[in-house]
Amino acid sequence: MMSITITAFERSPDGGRGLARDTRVRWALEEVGQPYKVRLISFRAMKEPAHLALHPFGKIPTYEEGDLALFETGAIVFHIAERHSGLLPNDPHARARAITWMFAAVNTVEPPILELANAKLLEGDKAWNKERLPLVEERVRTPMGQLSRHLGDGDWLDGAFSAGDLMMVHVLLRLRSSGILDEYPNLAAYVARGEARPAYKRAFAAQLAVYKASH
Ligand SMILES: N[C@@H](CCC(=O)N[C@@H](CS)C(=O)NCC(=O)O)C(=O)O
Repeated sequence: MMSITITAFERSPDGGRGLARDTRVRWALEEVGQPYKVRLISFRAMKEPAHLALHPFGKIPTYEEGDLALFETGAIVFHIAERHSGLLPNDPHARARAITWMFAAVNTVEPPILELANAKLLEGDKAWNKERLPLVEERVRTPMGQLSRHLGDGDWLDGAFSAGDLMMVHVLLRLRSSGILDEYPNLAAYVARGEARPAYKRAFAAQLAVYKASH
């Protein structure tokens, strides 16, 4: 197995909460027991040609393994899950459903959560923000209510823990500070179950060490 290098923020703006997207890649690598190296990168360097050659949109994380370079956490986690056991079931239908949940996390659940984060973080000072915020929050609550009903009293989205849960839990973590996650006790418990996994704890500790060293 070739050595794996990912990129992460040199100075994460998330306060050490593990919200930056490298955390989900670290978590996947920890779940399958793959060691990895981290190259820390500044906001300026992220937009420069060397990084753009790895990530056309100038973001983190990237993933390098031999002469393979990937970006987009969904694709990176899928790549890891396909090559190592532990993140996708063997049964073909269960596997396809787990992959479906990975897409649901990044394609259905994450966009309104990001929109809410941006509305608060970047547009808080705009005159129209007060009026718009409730609309943005409703767009988060609709899929949250639907996800909550689907999960019911299950531990994970479809039987055993999978890469679909890994992506979903990490996407939901960004909602915690808004208070909206706690409106859905089974989803709050689901996220806590994810955070309690030893692999998540190792990933969280690793990103926190970077944060602490830089602040
Ligand atoms: N859809 C991408 C999103 C990547 C992304 O937005 N990364 C953020 C950090 S969590 C970033 O690099 N932001 C800095 C910037 O856009 O300048 C993925 O899942 O990999």
